[in-house]
Amino acid sequence: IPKNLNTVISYNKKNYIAPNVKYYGKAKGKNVFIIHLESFQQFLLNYELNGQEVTPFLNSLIKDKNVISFDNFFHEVGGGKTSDAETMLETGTFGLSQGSFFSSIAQNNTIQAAPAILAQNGNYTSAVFHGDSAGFWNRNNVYKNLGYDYFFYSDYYYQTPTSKVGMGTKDKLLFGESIKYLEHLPQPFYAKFITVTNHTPFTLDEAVDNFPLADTNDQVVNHYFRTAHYLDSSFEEFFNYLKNTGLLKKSIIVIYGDHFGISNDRNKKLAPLLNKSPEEWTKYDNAMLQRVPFIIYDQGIKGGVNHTFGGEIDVLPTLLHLLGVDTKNFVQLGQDLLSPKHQQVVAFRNHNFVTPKYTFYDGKYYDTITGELLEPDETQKKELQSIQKQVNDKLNASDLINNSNLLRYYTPPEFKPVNPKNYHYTNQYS
Ligand code: GP9
Ligand code: MN
Repeated sequence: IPKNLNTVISYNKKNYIAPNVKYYGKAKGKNVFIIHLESFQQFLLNYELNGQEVTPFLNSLIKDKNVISFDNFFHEVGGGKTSDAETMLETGTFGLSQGSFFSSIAQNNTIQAAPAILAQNGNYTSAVFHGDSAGFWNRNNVYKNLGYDYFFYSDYYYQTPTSKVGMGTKDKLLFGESIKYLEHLPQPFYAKFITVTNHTPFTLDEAVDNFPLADTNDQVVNHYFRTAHYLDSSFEEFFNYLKNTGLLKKSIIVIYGDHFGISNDRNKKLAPLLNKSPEEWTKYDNAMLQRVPFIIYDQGIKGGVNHTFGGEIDVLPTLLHLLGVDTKNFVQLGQDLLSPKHQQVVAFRNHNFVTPKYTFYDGKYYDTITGELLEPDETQKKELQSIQKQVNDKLNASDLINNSNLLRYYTPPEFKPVNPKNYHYTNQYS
């Protein structure tokens, strides 16, 4: 056994927390829908632009009695953006410190990912629905390695002069036209929808969605609200389909924002819309804006707002535990967000962090509650050092796994390695 693998295994043992018995297995055997909300930040929820709700559907959904919504959930992507969000969701490891895991080494690594785990522990069929071309982020190769049975990409959707905007098929068309494929999937299935219309520069015709543009001197900020509104109503249409067909009660739905839509260098332009003055805007405010939605819908669970501080790395163990899959022997670096033992240390890919007490962002320490700049005293320094060590250990374990392809030396008893050669995503068998 390589020494690095021992480091990883012992980190994993230490990091593992037992699931919450109140939730464990509550969604066992159900279909899983993953709704990947492109570039969607938490502040959009319940936000009104000139008195008009941007996301009326999601706003009502998070009040549903069967919905758990998290309000201290952060994205943790690095340079791989969408593909980093997918890496964390599917593998329980982070993206790389530089570039994209998907675009570089993922296709040659041994990976123990959600689609394969669920195929082998629940007989799930898996599929991704996405309106961009198959090769973006090297998905066509990496998905085979994750064990995805089907990948429906742009070629599977009608191409008309108006069917695409920005990077791919419009979200309403994506959801609508996916139904004919979805209805052929054997249940239970694990189905991921990666939306794309709410993507920078967020341009969308008024004829498609007439939500008003904001009125700042930054066009990207101005357009963000319309595409977010469009995404909200796209998902609403799909949700209604699930409700009307009865699929909803047989399914658990996991919804998350993949990362920011407004980058930190534009946040001062956004500030007035959040009732903040651009002059007083700080790095702390940038850190807080890395919150994204994390929402779970399941008719078998009792809903509410959960204030646990967590991030994308935590989604996989949370979901697997809801599905009644024991994660103890899997190497996954997150922690179940529904477990009271969750440590609430959010690790950003660049080793910055947020905890309920402290925020470390862009070289500065802040009090997470008040937002005040901290000059840590000796006791606080010790505490901050120990948090930093937790963050470093987590990211280090991830990098050891992915950069050295360590999982080829470790197979959990519940798992058989995936052979990517068994998967084909076009009728040409390419
Ligand atoms: C492209 C889409 C966007 O297919 O998923 O990726 P991003 O630019 O957000 O990383
Ligand atoms: Mn993205």
